[in-house]
Parts: sequence; structure tokens; C-alpha cells
Amino acid sequence: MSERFYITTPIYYVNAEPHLGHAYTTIVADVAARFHRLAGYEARFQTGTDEHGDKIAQAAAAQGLAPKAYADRISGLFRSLWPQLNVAPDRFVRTTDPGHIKVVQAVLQKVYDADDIYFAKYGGHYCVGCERFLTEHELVGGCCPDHGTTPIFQEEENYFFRMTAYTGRLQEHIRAHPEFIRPERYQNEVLAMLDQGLEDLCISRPKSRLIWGIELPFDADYVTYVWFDALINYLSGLDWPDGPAFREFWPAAQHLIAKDILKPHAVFWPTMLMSLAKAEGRPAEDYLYQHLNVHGYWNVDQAKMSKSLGNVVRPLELAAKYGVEAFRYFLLREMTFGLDSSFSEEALIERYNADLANDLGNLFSRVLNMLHKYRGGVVPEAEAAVNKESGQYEPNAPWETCLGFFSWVWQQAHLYQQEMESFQFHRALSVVWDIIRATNKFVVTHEPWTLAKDPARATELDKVLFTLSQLLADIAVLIWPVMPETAQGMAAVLGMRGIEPGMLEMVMSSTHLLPAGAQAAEPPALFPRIDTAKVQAKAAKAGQKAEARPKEAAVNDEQTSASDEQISIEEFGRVQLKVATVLAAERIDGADRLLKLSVDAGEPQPRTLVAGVAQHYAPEELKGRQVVIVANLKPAKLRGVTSQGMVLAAVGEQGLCIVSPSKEMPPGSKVR
Ligand code: ME8
Repeated sequence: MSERFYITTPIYYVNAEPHLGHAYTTIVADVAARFHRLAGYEARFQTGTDEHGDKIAQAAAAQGLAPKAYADRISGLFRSLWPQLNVAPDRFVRTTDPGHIKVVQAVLQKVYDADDIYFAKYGGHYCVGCERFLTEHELVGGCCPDHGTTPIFQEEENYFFRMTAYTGRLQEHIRAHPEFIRPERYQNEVLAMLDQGLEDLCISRPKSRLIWGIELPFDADYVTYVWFDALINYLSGLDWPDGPAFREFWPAAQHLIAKDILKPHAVFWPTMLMSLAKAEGRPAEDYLYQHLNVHGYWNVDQAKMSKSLGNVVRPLELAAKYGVEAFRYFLLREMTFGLDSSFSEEALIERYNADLANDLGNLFSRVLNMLHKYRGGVVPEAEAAVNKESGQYEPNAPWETCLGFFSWVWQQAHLYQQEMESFQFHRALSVVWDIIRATNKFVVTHEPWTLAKDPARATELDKVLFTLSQLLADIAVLIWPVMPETAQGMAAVLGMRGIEPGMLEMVMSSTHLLPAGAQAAEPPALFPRIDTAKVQAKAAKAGQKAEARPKEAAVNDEQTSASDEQISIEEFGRVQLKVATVLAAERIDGADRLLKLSVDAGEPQPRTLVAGVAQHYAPEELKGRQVVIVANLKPAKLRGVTSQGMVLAAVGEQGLCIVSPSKEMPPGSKVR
């Protein structure tokens, strides 16, 4: 029996049309499900719409529609969006489905019978936007921190779920399972929330105030609180309690949400599940989900996306403009899972041109063109490299390097698998792009065009072309979860039988995906370059000034907000900082702020640097001093002198001060 994987997205409120944020979460879930299928799991992926409650009743009334008619329309928009984004859920749940309603009532009855629901009078701060009572702790200046509105003080008799009976055990579970809520920052947030202490959860609304909800099975005067109703979709979509899907997939459940709905998923839901376990006389572990995966928020050009700001990004418009697959790739590659990200079309175009057109598109057409030119499009036989008697590979240079390359790729595929399993999609894609770039380099170092000129080197050329064709097949498999259509298209052109469940194993082991003799078709242009000038001109014409903004302006904006932008350790790792010793320093004619330095950075030749420190240091003071330099900065010409790096200095109101190590270090020592 293969392992299982069950992934859910939040079920989206039907008070707004789908936007970039909804698209991101649902594409991530689709990618995770596809990846697990590729890795041999039996995967199930569920999404849906959340249709009860105040918010929906109000939105429907504003449009002069009955809530159900209104919900039908918006739910339909979500449902029809997914196939257009190459997203293929296995189940779409609506909370107005009769099956879901039945399950919610059955759960309520069980929890009630187990004495975990009681009736009491309560007064509290109710936020319509959040659809819940906010605690005193949560209010900021008397307002809801998320909606900025003043909650309404409401006092009424309601039913309460004994959530506090379970919060201690929940804390223990979270501490014992550090991967229960991930990434770690959200686990810490939840533990802090639990440490502050919580109250029992109000789970009903009197019908005198709200009728658009699921009636409580034990009191016809009340409907169910929308969160208690909505969270249960994760069970109702598996046909709880008797459906085979529930038995098979619930033990493998993972949820995916953004940080906005952490509390309901990390506190309400697990305590509800513990209560259900108690009601059924089962251990809590039987009912708790495996992981809650939490991602950050997409902002737009550094601002929060909102209707009132008029910056809501519509996924279909982007997919139509740049292609669905490029859109999916961008979202997964750009966002560091867990952190906020800023969306801009400029960034999308930049990634498209650099990663898809230049790296992937070029590699694909370049290898296939050579295969056609030199071998009629047929994947050559490379097994000639095996010595018939010994069964060993012939120790000849290109095959040795081909084998070395294959084993490096197989190792990278393991890394890719780890990153995908832990929801670090941006890192998994970065691993794939390392492979793509290394393959492009392999072409350059082996020069198939030179081998083709010499008939005596025909078998070498075979081995190189064999290797390159296999690499394209491996790459197609690895990108399939994110770009399924592109990957299948690549496979078809290569003459592969298509990308199938379980195929990841072949990329990670020493199995070649393409048999010698496979016939490749003519390659299409995978990702034609986007001409930025044309896009900007078009946007300007359409009066979309924001889109047509020159790049420098965008860069400046980033700089002004850079102080609060977080970067990953990998991004920091791209900056090479080194210790260097100043060998000589002199003024530059006509530039009263600049000094020209010659430094020993532990390299064969001294480096020349230009530093804007002349008003703070005399040249003689610097000679022999150790400094820290940025060693991999692009050279820049300043007053006719080419500077090969930059000297670090602290700048403040007191002036400027060069940064030096606190004790003498060998020149060239890395600074981390
Ligand atoms: O909260 N960036 O529904 P909802 C990233 N019905 N993701 C975003 C986003 C953004 N700017 N905006 C929205 C609800 N999302 C409840 C859920 S589940 C039992 C009930 C995504 O329509 C993200 O997944 O407000 C977020 O958690 C979800 O939409 C909220 O969707």
C-alpha cells in the first residue's frame, strides 16, 4: 500500500471574488499534491467555499440577493477558476452542501453529548469582519487589529465549547511535535497565544440576530458559529465518519493556510478534534492533523492588497498575459514560504525572462537543435561506454564526466525532494534551476559543435548528447508539479511516454528516463522572451502608470522600504564579504570625498577599491589597516578609476567609521 497525503486549502468566503492570495494558496496545494503523486504517494487535495455567517448575509443583502443565490454565484467563480490555473482539486466542498450540514450537526451532537458544550450568558467585543468575539488582549486601541473597526459590544445567551479544557494538552502536543505548526515562527506565535490564556469558544448565534447558518441539532433557536461550521469541512469532504476516504486520508492530513487564520486552525480546530476524540473514546493523536503549513501574505507593490486601494490582483488577467505556467512558477519561486512577499509585474517579467526564457527555454531548444542537427533527433546509444567483458564503464574522459554529472543531479534531486516535503518550494525550485544552469554549462564545456567536426570523436558526441537528453527528461519531471503542462509538453517532444505518478524515484536513482533510440520532435519555443519595453509601452498606453513605471523608480522604492524587508539566509549568502589589508591609499584628483585604495584580499593580485571616506580618513591613516570588503560587487568606474568592490563602513550622526575585524585576520578571511 502506498503512503498517503491529504492537503486542504481554507474554504474561501464568498463575499469577494477570487484574487492573487486565493490563487497562491490553492496553487501551492495543487503543487504539493502533484509532488506527492510524483513521489509515489496516493494524494488527495480539497478546497471549497465558506458560505454561512454575517459577512455573507450582508454581502448578499447589499446586492439584493438571497444568501444562497449569491453564494451560488461566487462559489461558481472559485470553482471555475481552478482548472484555468491548472489546479485540479479532488473535492470541492461548499458549506451549504446538505452532506456538509449533516456532518456539522453530527459533530455538534457528539461534542454536546460528551458535555463539552454548555449554555451561558456572555458579553464581548464582536468583530463582524472576523466573525468572532475578540478578547481584550487582541484589541489595539479599542479596534480590531485586522479590520481597524471598533467591535460591537454584544451581550447574549449562547452555547460555548469547552476549549480551555484542551489548551494545556495542545501546548504539550505542539512542544512534542515541533513540525505540527510550521514554519517555526508560527508555532512560536501560537505558543505565545496559548501562554496568554484563552477563553471558551462561543459557537452559536441566536436566530433573532442571524438565520444564515446551520441550525444547532440541540436547540432550534440557534445557528452554528461560522468557524465551527467551516473547519469541519476538512472532515465532511472525506465523508466522515464512515467513508473510506476518511479512514484512508485523515491520518495523513495537512492543512495549508495564510497567517491571517492561524488562531482558528492552530487552536480552535485541534481542540475541537481532541473533544471529538474524547467523545469517541479514542486517543487525541488519532484525530489531530499532521501539519499546519502557514504562509505569509502577498502585498502589491509593497502595499496591502485591498478593494479600497484598487490594487487587487486578478489571477486570470496575469495568466492571460504571461501564461498560466509562468504565473504558477513565479508565485512559487518568488515567495519564501512563511514570509510576506510583494507582488509586482516587473518582478514577474524579470523572473520570466531570466529563469524561463533564458535558462530553461534556451537549454531546451539548444539541446534539441543539436540532437536534430547531429543525430537526426534520435537519442544516441551511450552504452558503448560499457566494456563488454568487465561490465565496467570505459574510463574515457567524457563518459566519466557524464557519470559524475548524473550522480550530482541525482543528489540534487534528493535535496529537491526534502525541500518540497517541507513546503520550501522556493528552495526546491532553486535546486532545479541549479541543475538547469549546470546543464547549460555542461554544453559549453563539452562543445558538441567541436566534437561534431571530428568523425573520430563520434562516440564522445553520442555520450554528451545522450547525457543532455536525459537531463532534459529529468528536468521535465522535476518541474512537473509546478508547471505540469510545460513538463508534459517537454516530455512529448523528447519522445518520452509522459510524466507519471511515482516517476521521481527514477530521477533520484540511476535510471535513465529516455531509452536510446527515442525519437525527439522539433522543439517549440518554450518561453519566448518578453520585451519589457513593449510591455511598458502598452501599459502606458492603457494609462496603467503603475505598471509602466521605469525600473529605476521601482528599485528606489525598494530601497526606501528595504529597512523592514527581510531576506533569507541564502540571499545574504550571495554577498561575499572578506577581510582585506590596505596596502596603499591615495587621493583622487578632483574628487574630495574619494580615496583610491590598493588592498590585499588574499588573492594573487591586489585589488583596487574606491571608497568615499576621504573626508573622514587621511590616506596615511589607512595604510596597514584591515577592512571588510564586498568582494563580489560588480566593478564600477568612479572618476575614471575602476573599483573592484566596496569597503564597509558604519554611518551615523557622529560621522563615518570603517569596519575592521577586532583582531588581525589573514587577508581573504570570509566574513559571515
Ligand atoms: O478566512 N496573501 O476565508 P478567506 C496570501 N473562510 N494569501 C491570501 C491573501 C493574501 N494577500 N489573501 C487571502 C477565510 N489569502 C475563511 C476560511 S477555513 C476553514 C475558513 C488566502 O476568503 C489565504 O489562504 O478570507 C488565507 O488564509 C485565505 O485566503 C483567507 O480566505
